[in-house]
Amino acid sequence: MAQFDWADPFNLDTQLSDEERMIRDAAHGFAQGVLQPRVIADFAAEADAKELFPQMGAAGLLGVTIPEEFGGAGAGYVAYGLVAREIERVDSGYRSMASVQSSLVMYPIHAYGSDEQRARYLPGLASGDLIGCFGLTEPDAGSDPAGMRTVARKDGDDYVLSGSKTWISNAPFADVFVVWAKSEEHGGKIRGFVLEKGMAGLEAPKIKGKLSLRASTTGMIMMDEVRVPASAMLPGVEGMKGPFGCLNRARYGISWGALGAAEFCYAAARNYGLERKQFGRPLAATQLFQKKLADIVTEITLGLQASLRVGRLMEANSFAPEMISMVKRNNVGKALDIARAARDMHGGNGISEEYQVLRHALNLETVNTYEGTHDIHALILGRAITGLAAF
Ligand code: TGC
Ligand code: FAD
Repeated sequence: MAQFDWADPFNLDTQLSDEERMIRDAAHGFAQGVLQPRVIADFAAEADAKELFPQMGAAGLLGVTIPEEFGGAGAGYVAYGLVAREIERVDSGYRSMASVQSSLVMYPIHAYGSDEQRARYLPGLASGDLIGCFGLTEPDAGSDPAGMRTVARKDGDDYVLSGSKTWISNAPFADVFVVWAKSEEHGGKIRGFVLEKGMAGLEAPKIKGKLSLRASTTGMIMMDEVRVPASAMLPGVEGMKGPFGCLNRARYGISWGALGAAEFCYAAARNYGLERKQFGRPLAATQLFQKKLADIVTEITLGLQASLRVGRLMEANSFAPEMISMVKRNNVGKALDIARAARDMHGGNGISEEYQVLRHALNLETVNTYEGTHDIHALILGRAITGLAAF
């Protein structure tokens, strides 16, 4: 009979390959050695932590699923999920920086880009010398991105882009902008374009004053007649399936990442309950405290198994997007509940930055909203269950 491991009840570890464990351990070492010592200060200062990109690149954490010939790690989706989990164990904002770079910038350039675009951008994005962002959301088009107003007009051999994107992770310091626009030449169908910092008419102001995800920099993308050569368009995809194909990868990574944040909160609450005494005994010796820990670890354990299953199906290329909606929605929603419970279990100390559980809860409010809100993923599942779209 096996011994119950409070930190890994279903022995996830034994379901991973040697390579996956190695990548996981490297990500853990980086996250704990480089990210953990600075996160409280970065969050407090709403820091622009762009120097982390080359450090993440050197640690092999950018473009985990991108082939090695382009600078990626050439590993599978489970390895990618494990990296997201280790980074988000420290902070959802740092995971955001990495997952935008990998899933929303490197993936579309690799999957839909020309040979020239792949060669021009992927190695620099993998090393972190280039920073990328992904512009889909607009002030009037969030959950319904097909309602976007950004347009690309053909003018001679060029395209001219006009419009604005908002809530864009990494935008204020990005070098490479993957932007989605309605192309007049293609009958208003959505096309992807790769813009570069410094182009005339392109601005990316920072959004300040966030109370969530403060260690990640967020901004707008303002495009005022930005002229790009035809070679800036991603040739390999047309329509909303372009951005959604990227979102599948990022949402899947988030399903692992959010559980990393939840695991931090679980371990913190357990430790706190073992040390903190009230009424002459440790809090962890009370029935209510134990029930909360039992509920928390059950949700984490089931969620990890679900993400592992979806990752294996993605590696076999036999996944449906609704599977990803299920794990993104469930795991983030559970992680948010867990972080709030852990905050409560720390009593007054739970609101202090030192104990970190409230920072995770605040971050997870964003994670529950971006990449498709909790309710939008319910509606995606509802449509698949009934055949009726209720958006
Ligand atoms: P719909 O009619 O359902 O589909 C239009 C076309 O797209 C295809 N498609 C997909 N393809 C691949 N994967 C998916 N998941 C897909 N979902 C849809 C579909 O087959 C169709 O293709 P075709 O060839 O027939 O044209 O589209 P809709 O406009 O009705 O969509 C509705 C809905 C709710 C599903 C969609 O709009 C949605 O998912 N909304 C949520 C928006 C969202 O997730 N935004 C994310 C912005 S990026 C972000 O938040 C980054 S944060 C990153 C960080 O910091 O970590
Ligand atoms: P809305 O769509 O206005 O939704 C508001 C509320 O209404 C939600 O509760 C929603 O569930 C609900 N709702 C909407 N439609 C329906 C419906 N039909 N039925 C029932 N309820 C509905 N976007 C990018 O493109 N790139 C990025 O890098 C990026 N990074 C982000 C970083 C941060 C910190 C944040 C906060 C957001 C980021 N986003 C990014 C944007 C994010 O994807 C959107 O905020 C998200 O898709 C929701 O859109 P919205 O904010 O416009 O909310």
